[in-house]
Amino acid sequence: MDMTADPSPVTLEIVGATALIIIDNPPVNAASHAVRAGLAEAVAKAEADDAVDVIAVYGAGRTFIAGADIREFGKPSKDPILPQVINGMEACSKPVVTILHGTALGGGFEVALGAHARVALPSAQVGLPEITLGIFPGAGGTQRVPRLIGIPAALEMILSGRRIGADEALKMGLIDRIDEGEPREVALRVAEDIRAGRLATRKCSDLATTPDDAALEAATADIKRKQPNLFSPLKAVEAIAASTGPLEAGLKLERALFMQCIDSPQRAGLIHAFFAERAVAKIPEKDATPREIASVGVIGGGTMGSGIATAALLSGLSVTLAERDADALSRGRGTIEKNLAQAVKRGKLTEEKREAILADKLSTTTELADFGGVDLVIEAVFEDMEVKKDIFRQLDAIAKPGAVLATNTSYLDIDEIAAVTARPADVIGLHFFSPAHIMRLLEVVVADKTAPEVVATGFALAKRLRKVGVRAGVCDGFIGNRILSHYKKVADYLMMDGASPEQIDRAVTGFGFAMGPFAVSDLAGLDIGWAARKRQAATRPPEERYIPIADRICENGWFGRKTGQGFYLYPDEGKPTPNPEVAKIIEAERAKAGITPRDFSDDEIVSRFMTAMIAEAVRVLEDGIARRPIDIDAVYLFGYGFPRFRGGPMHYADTLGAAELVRRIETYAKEDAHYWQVPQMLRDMAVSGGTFAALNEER
Ligand code: T1G
Repeated sequence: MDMTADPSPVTLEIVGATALIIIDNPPVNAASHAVRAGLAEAVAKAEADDAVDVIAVYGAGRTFIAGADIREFGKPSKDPILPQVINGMEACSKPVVTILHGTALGGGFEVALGAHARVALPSAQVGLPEITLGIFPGAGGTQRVPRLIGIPAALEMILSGRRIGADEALKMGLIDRIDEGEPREVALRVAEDIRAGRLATRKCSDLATTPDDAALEAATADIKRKQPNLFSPLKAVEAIAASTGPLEAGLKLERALFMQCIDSPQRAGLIHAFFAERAVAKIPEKDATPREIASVGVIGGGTMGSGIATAALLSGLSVTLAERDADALSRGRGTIEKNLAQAVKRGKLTEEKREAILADKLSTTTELADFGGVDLVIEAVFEDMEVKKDIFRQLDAIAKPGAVLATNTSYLDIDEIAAVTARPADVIGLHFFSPAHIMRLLEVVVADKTAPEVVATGFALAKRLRKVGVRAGVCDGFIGNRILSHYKKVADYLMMDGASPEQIDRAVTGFGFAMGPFAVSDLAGLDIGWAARKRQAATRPPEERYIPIADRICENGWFGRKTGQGFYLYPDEGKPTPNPEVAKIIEAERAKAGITPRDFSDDEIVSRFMTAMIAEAVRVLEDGIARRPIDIDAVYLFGYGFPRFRGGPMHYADTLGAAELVRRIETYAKEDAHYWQVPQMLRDMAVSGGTFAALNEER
């Protein structure tokens, strides 16, 4: 025994005639190489032990195996691979049972499928979420699940990747029993039941899948319609289809298709997105103690304020909503009631809970003095610095010592706001994204004097609200909007120089975005951008190329969806269509500027759009507004509809490489040297061969 080796995360313990195999690989018992090797060895030993007649496998800690170790992806696989371990378990001559608790997901549930029976604790969840990682179940799931529950249910489970509670899993036939108690005691009791014939066992390999071509065809058509960009779903369907044949051949095909998915850039992008959601919580202040937040005061009952209040209420917090007068207050309360009613409709809330929230958790006032006892105040009023300063002066006098004073401003200088109070350490930016009770991104904007525990409180609040908190520094637009305001200009330049708004939107959605820049502007309201451009006019550099097309549209009172027309027409029925009036405005402005329109390919549009986004993102890194590239990825994945399978703008930038990005910017700079500038960090990376992924490791 090599005493220098790490102890195996798998223990074999013989209790009477039962072999207990315990997996202990915190935090989630991921099926690392050591777990796979240990499990295979333990099963072989138990099978060879004449004193043993039943084998029971369970996990220590908070969960059974929660999946393959996704940190191993992209590296050479090491035997035994999971399919080998599972096939060995299934072939075992003695009954093997798995006891499931926590989240038995992916390869973890596939291990359970290799057992001859599955028993779950009542709170256990099972699932095959691989599709969300750009792959699909690659350790027998596509062959064993259809044998257990049929092709239609297997397609739904594997293509949705959803988690299934124990009750539903029992009804579906994914598990054989639900039992109470600690995994160890359940394992011993279940082994006795198997021994006594009170719990039947069977191998999935002994079952046959009923063919169902109609279900397979329907799933294929559905994927082609709804997820044309994704690579792995169709491969999953192909593997599932093979489950009607011999198991060995099906497993072979599954493995081949699975490896194609593992090698696809989409797997790298989706797994990067998975880790990005978790990496952002690793902040310098992560060891500071967050302040207790039980009650929240929200100032402003407009779209943002009522959305923020809704998010807080849905997370169980008590909320006092303040507005300047009774009418505004009743409008704000009405919006909250509507938001909660939608949550009920979406199945996120019961009607009883909604009524309880409105009765017990929400209060309203027109007096800021009522905020004297709240733990956190979130100001969400009109984006005007003087208005905000006035509110923070009042809060400084009213709020209790230790209350956190947050502003939801989307671009104003938080240092300047903090400076009007005697407690700048308690002031922070909490930039929510509309609709605030649905969008998951929360930019936690740290001002110069914000105290570490106040930053930690912002992140604790993000977690409480089930949002993705990303640490940002103070500048105009913080991370997301600063980058947006830069690359939105390139869309305007493309429109001015020859591409139509609808072509640009189509190219960008073809890249994978949920919506293109002009459709987004129409949705947000063209008047918002118009006001911002007027605000910035005084400080706009003379060398900046300015496109007045959106101004002309706004001068007609066309503000997008809310007025029924903007770049598009929004009929009461049917889909939006390009606004012919806009085409005339574009033509007139091109003529005025003496521009002869030229053709742009969709690839050229995407190349300029993405290169502009990445260039400004690099400057955000250079200025320290975002700490790491992965923070920018998280902002764009969770706040701007960036295609998840591409991992975020910085992960995508690595697929292009710094040298290619520098080449593109230098080419475009020949047309506009002011807009197209190569950030020094990018130039250095092009020389050194550095990557943004490497920067994530350093910080
Ligand atoms: N591999 C490696 N690390 C993992 C991991 C995994 N599968 N799952 C979680 N972690 C890390 C995570 O990064 C974090 O690390 C810590 O564990 C706690 O996670 C062959 C190939 C299980 C529901 O997709 O859904 O099996 O940040 O913060 O909120 O077909 O983690 O502390 O350093 O999320 O309590 C399929 C992914 C894999 C499940 C727990 N399985 N994990 O949630 O904790 S592919 C999954 C989750 C596969 C087979 C294929 C969740 C969780 P750190 P956490 P949590």
